[in-house]
Amino acid sequence: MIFAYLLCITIVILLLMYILICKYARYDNYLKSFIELNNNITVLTSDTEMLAMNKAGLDFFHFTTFKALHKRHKFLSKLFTEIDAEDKYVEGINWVTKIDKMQNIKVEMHYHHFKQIFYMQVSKIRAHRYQVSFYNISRMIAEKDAIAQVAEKDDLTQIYNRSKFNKVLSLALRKAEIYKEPFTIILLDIDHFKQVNDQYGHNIGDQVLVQLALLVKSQLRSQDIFARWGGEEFVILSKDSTRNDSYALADRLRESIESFPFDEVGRLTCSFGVSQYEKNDNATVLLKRVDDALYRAKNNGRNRVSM
Ligand code: GH3
Ligand code: MG
Ligand code: MG
Repeated sequence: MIFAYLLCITIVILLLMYILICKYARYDNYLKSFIELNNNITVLTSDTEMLAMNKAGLDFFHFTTFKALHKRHKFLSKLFTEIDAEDKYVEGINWVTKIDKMQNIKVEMHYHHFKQIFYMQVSKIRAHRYQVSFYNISRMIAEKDAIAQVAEKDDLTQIYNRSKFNKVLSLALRKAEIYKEPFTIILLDIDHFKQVNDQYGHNIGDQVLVQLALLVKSQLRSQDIFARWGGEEFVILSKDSTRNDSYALADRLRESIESFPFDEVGRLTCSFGVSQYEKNDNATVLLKRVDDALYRAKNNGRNRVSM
């Protein structure tokens, strides 16, 4: 009697479990069809493994079926890498359980050489079921970068403009103060440039500025920041260099300009001011010192470097 009773209870429990499993399986199927409605790459995942990926995702990763993708990649966290993150939240295979900390995380996904940037959004659907969507922001970022690049260039010479230089300078000042990283500033001004304009016209004058910018730039290191300070004045911020290094650099530039045959105009010279960052300098003080040095170079006869 007791045995029959226990058997009944076991059968009922098994039946209930079966119903529950069927229900969850049906619910999973429902969720799988639900993610297909999304045009963005969307994944259904448990705490650990991926359960489904929509067509947009399969297309991106070049798989025709989810089964084929799942065979190669079980865990979604292996398919992307976080960018710009201060703390790496997205680590380990059960990263989705930390979703409250991770809205709109910027991630990078690539398959073969096709790399794109996405905002990742995770929503918990029920216990152990999460929908993860990826919004492609690569184009937006590329456009933003292109606009930023245009905004920091000088229209004529295509080197950095004064506004970009000022930003670099304030960063260099902060680094010099905190990390004791030395840097120097070189200011150069074309000698008697007014005469070039008067004699050959403003367009030729512009052409000289472009050629001069190219000539100087070709002799700088990649870490040197070269900008048009305004008019026919240019400025160089030379990182990790002492004032003797920069004096030598300025003198090399001076010699190369002096011997360069500028189109139409022929020979030209420039005067240079050089100054190194000193403790407690701010931008105004440092620039004043380098401007004074340039002024001395002009007063002492031009075509020279003053420190
Ligand atoms: P010095 O520096 O040796 O004292 O003489 P300078 O003749 O170069 O003196 P100044 O700095 O007074 O004159 C600079 C001239 O540069 C004045 C202006 O006509 C010219 N200039 C400034 N910006 C541009 C530009 O964008 N294009 C052209 N073509 N000329 C410019
Ligand atoms: Mg000038
Ligand atoms: Mg000048």
